[in-house]
Amino acid sequence: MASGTARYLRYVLFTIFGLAVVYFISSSSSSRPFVPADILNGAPVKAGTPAADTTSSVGVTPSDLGGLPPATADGPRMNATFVTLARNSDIWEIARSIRQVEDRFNRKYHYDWVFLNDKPFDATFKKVTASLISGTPHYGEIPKEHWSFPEHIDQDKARKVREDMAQRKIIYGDSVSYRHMCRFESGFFFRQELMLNYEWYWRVEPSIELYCDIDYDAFKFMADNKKKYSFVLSLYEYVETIPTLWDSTKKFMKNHPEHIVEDNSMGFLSDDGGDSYNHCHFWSNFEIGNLDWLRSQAYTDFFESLDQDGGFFYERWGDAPVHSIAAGLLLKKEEVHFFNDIAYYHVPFTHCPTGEKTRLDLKCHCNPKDNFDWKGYSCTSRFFEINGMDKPEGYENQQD
Ligand SMILES: Nc1nc2c(ncn2[C@@H]2O[C@H](COP(=O)(O)OP(=O)(O)O)[C@@H](O)[C@H]2O)c(=O)[nH]1
Ligand SMILES: *[C@@H]1O[C@H](CO)[C@@H](O)[C@H](O)[C@H]1NC(C)=O
Ligand SMILES: [Mg+2]
Repeated sequence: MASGTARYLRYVLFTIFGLAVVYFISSSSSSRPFVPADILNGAPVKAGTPAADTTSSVGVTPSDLGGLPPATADGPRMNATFVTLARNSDIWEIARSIRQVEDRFNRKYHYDWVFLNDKPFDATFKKVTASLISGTPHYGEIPKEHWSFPEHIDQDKARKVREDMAQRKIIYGDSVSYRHMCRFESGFFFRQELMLNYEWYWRVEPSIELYCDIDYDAFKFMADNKKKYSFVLSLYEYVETIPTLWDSTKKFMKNHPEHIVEDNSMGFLSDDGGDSYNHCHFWSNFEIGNLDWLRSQAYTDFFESLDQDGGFFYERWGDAPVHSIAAGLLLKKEEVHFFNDIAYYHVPFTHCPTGEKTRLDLKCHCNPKDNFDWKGYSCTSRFFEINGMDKPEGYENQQD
């Protein structure tokens, strides 16, 4: 009798265990994103249709998701993607960034990731990145006209500028590719074929660090709070790289008063009501922003006007001051957001959240002493002041 009960119990437990195993396997395989085996094995990805000549995708496209199913139990998936401009040689540096973005945020949300390059991505780049990303990766090659000198640029004049900047040891001053990169990030990344599929982007560069958990959907936060652009670090631009950027901006303001928003952030950019630029800018290697804004008539007119003036090549205008001036003048000030709770590093600056409770709640591993926000070379105090925001508790202890 006793041994009969034990056998019966063993049978029941065995069945429950078996069912649990089957359930576990089926549920974990359906939540894993689809990645074709040939990508993981390193076979080159071929473009599917003639229209997609310069781009290739792995797995499903956003539209295949059939009207954006929930990313989490508590909200709809946003029409959003990560975006990274990179060279094949950046693979291990970008792998490090992706790992951190996944661990701290995206493993819960599975957003797509668009990679852009002026050359074709190689098999190693694709298989390593695809293996790390929990959403769907896409790989695009940038059309020549978005990564070259426009017709109106005087090549001799541009070359002399580079030689002069090399002598003056201005960072990236002699680089042609860096200038193409800055112009591309200023005027073209959001117009790439793959990016047209999305409304929101989150820019990620190689070798960044994320030091805290991000426990909510930052894209949804942007939409729900009517934000269009965001930052974690701000600072003063190196004047030598943008001597006439503000003159060009003033010319644009004069030609297009209709694009200058009434309640803008001019106070962040200028200390004299717009006469001169104080060189404050949001650091654009981190950005979460709205692509439809960058594709708007206002932003397009701004970029076209700057591009005509030639400063991407006759000086060395960075995409950070360009995006920042646009956000400062074309958006209402409440449309720009500072993410105190996204802890971030890009050489050589750290944003570590002010406030011990925040750091502990979010499992942060950054040293609060490294926080750049309240130091003399940061413009973040100014952002708080023009928006009438109270600085987070504890900022006074981080000013030097
Ligand atoms: N495809 C491609 N990407 C580039 C090139 N130069 C820079 N990048 C990317 O552009 C971004 C900014 O470049 P980075 O070297 O990090 O500049 P820094 O952060 O200003 O020092 C990074 O995502 C780089 O991977 C280039 O020539 N080709
Ligand atoms: C996502 O946004 C893009 C750009 O605004 C739009 O064209 C596309 O229809 C949107 N997709 C979905 C599924 O809402
Ligand atoms: Mg960088």
